[in-house]
Amino acid sequence: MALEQTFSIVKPDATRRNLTGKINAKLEEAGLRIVAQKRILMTRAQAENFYGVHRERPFFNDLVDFMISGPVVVQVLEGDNAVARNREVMGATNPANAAPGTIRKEFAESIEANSVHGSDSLENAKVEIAYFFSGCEIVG
Ligand code: IDP
Ligand code: MG
Repeated sequence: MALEQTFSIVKPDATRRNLTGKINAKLEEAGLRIVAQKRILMTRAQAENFYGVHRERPFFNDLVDFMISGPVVVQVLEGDNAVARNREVMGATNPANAAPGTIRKEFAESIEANSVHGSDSLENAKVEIAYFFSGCEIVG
C-alpha cells in the first residue's frame, strides 16, 4: 500500500446545505486523513483554470458558474491509496449511478451539483494540491 495525498473539494451545493462535517466524517471513516483544509470563494479565473480540461465540454460555463456560486472547502487528504480510496467514497459523477453509502449517493443534488471533487490520478493530485496549498499549509 502506498501512502498518497489527493486533492478534494466540498462543493458549493454542500457548503450551502451545511454538509461539510458530514462529508468530512465519510472521508475519515474511509481511512482518509484531512491534512490541510480551508474555506474559500473561488474566483472565476481560478475555477476556469482548475477545470481547464473540460473547457470544450457543453457544461463548462455552467460548471464554472456553479463552482463560484458559494464557498468551497478545499482539502488535502492523506492515506493508503488515497486517490483511489477517495474516488471510491465519493461515488460516481452522476449520483443516479453512485453506489449506496457513497458521498454523492447520499448528498449530491445532480450530476453538476454533486457535492465533492476528487483528483482522478496521483499526477493530477500533485498539480491540484499545489494550485491551492503551499507546503507549509499541509500538516501530515
Ligand atoms: P468527476 O468530478 O467525477 O471527476 P468529471 O467528468 O471530471 O467528473 O467532471 C467534473 C465535474 O463537472 C463533475 O464533478 C460535475 O460537477 C460536472 N459535470 C460532469 N459531467 C457533467 C454533465 O454532463 N452535466 C453537468 N455537469 C457535469
Ligand atoms: Mg474529474
